[in-house]
Amino acid sequence: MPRKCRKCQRPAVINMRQHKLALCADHFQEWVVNQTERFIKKYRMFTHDDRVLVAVSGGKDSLALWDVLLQLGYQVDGLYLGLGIDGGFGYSDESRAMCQAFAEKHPETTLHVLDIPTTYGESIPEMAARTRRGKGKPCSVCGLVKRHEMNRIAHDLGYHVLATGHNLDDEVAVLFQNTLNWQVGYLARQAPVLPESPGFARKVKPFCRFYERETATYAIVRGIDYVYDECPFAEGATTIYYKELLNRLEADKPGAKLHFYLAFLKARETLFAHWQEEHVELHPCENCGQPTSAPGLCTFCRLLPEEVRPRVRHAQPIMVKSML
Ligand code: Q46
Ligand code: ZN
Ligand code: ZN
Repeated sequence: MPRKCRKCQRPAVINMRQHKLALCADHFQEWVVNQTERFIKKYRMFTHDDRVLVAVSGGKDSLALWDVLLQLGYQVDGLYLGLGIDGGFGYSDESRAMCQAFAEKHPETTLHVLDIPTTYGESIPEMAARTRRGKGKPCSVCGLVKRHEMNRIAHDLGYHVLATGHNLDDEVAVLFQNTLNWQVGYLARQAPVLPESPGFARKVKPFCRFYERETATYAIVRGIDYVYDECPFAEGATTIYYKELLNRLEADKPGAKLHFYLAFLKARETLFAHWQEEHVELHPCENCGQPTSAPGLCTFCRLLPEEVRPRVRHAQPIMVKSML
């Protein structure tokens, strides 16, 4: 028997066993928007006075997040970083096209695009191969570049808050990994909000309590076009293995992931109430000015060939504004 929406009795598009809640397309959209607003307020992520920059990858989570924040009337724009990853199907080109298509449908928002190969002369896989960082996988170089550039651009363009589309499945997989290894420093910092500090924007994850199937259903019912394929380098990542394990647990015990995450956030308040970050002296990078603990240059600037380094100071993203 297909389920019916709890609110209007029309056919449901989703049944959320952990909430014992089935909803039709209209009521589900409304529920996602209201819940997001609730999480933003509960975790004090930002207010209507803050300028928010959403890091968009062209995938369902980040585009759905951008869409929800626009519906809620926040001052929000998107940032897309072109990584130059092809994977045999033009992954980066397709991702960028999805972000641009979204921006073109929403005249009230702006998409900022920075293409890494055009700006710094090399794609992420090329940088990784040249520097031999990350044992054949470009992910560690990619993470470093994304963190640096997102923070730099947010700062240069006057955004106070950087939002990412991490969902519950992402958060729980990382939490599981950090717990298995008892990485206490990472656990202390794993939260829906990472407060700003001098030189670093506040980082928020408004979708951290939504299951992946919920964000996917939201994107589909809202008619958002997104890239279905993951980055080709994501394959074989440890977090994907943990996601599979956790899916088995969830199938046997609906709500187990959400419980694990929420119980952690609660325990975290006591466990880390007196947590002191190891004090590291930060100083401005000699090239780009961002705070760094490394002597002289930050890790990002050190990654770049010497002749390319001055570009960091002037690299501005291009703006894609709707022509509607
Ligand atoms: S880190 Fe690695 Fe991701 Fe970069 S290279 Fe692809 S899988 S995109 S989140
Ligand atoms: Zn309904
Ligand atoms: Zn630097």
